[in-house]
Amino acid sequence: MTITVGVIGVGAIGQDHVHRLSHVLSGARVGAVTDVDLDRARVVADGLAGPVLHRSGAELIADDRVDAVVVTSWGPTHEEYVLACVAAGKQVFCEKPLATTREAAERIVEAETATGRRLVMVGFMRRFDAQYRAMKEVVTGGEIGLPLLMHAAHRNPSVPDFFTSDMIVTDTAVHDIDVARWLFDEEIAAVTVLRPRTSRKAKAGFDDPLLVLLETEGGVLVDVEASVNAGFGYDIRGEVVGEDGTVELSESAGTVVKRAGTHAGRVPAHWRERFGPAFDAELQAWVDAVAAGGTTGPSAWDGYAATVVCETGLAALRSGAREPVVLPDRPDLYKGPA
Ligand code: NAD
Ligand code: NAI
Ligand code: ISE
Repeated sequence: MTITVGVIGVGAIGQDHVHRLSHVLSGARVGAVTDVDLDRARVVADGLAGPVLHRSGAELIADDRVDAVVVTSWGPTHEEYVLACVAAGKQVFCEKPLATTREAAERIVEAETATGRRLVMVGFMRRFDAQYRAMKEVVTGGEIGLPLLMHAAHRNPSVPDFFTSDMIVTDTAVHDIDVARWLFDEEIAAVTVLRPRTSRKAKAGFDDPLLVLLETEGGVLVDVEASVNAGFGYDIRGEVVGEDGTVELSESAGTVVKRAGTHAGRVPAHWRERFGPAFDAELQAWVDAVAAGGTTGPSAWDGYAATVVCETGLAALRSGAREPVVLPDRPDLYKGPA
């Protein structure tokens, strides 16, 4: 069975997802596209075998020829499209963040739970990355004993001008927040955000890097160095410290060159390079699940919890204090293994 997917928002990652759905993955075709920038959507549509060009996201979601929807527009627009998909009973893959405020994410969780079935998957692709999956197997398999700590770093080479210090938490560290919840299978209970001396490469008024400290309910402490002007490459690091050993992500370049007394390897240039195979795996898993009549992977609850932790992180950035995370009980729809 081939599912027909409609894509809303065909910027950087939207075009990547259109390409992988059309040329890399199996079981799906892109049958409709739209973007608030219609000219951009037209260019994307012209490069494909006859998808419908819609004038709005609402129109695309209402199109009976569209079986399921991928939302890759800007974060603040996600809520509207995800809610419309849930109301239409259509499966939706939404890039992170699920929504940009606690209230918006809550509305999505409420709408989905009211239908009694999962319709939403959130694009936390690290859960599909081979290295993170191997790390989770070691942690949950008990090989290093009880996990105590995690050290993480999320370094972007640079960011566009519209990027703000707040986005280091909400757009960048949001991935590390999801990883911590998923790896340890616990909610985050508190957040502290510390500011070291600012990089000379950060624009005026910008705090970069940030050190985000997450405490899980069970007492695992996760320190995340998040920086967006690292310059040298896209560098993602993680090490879990357990009672009996440690597990860490290895360098992601395929080879190490040793010559003339040196030891060298490549640092990925972009998230596209570091996580390409993870993006392929997450969308293939979604396509397969949709074809089988359901969904998989990170849920609306995962997106909601991440947004709440991010909001708490922003409060911590402003106050300089440790801020507790307040979450309601997890609805039954979202209970069970991650
Ligand atoms: P982008 O700016 O390149 O693309 C966004 C596109 O959405 C643009 O083409 C814009 O015109 C369109 N758009 C904006 N508002 C819209 C609306 N109301 N209706 C329809 N289209 C609209 O951004 P991007 O880098 O592709 O990021 C898009 C999303 O993907 C963001 O949510 C971002 O957080 C996420 N993202 C995730 C990852 C990841 O690693 N998982 C990486 C990059 C981006
Ligand atoms: P982008 O700016 O390149 O693309 C966004 C597109 O959405 C643009 O073409 C824009 O015109 C369009 N758009 C904006 N508002 C819209 C609306 N209301 N209706 C329809 N289209 C609209 O942004 P980018 O980098 O592609 O990011 C898009 C989303 O993907 C973001 O949520 C971002 O967080 C996420 N993302 C996730 C990544 C990941 O690692 N999982 C990596 C990069 C982005
Ligand atoms: C981007 O939107 C992503 O999601 C990337 O994974 C992240 O590394 C980057 O900081 C974000 O801007």
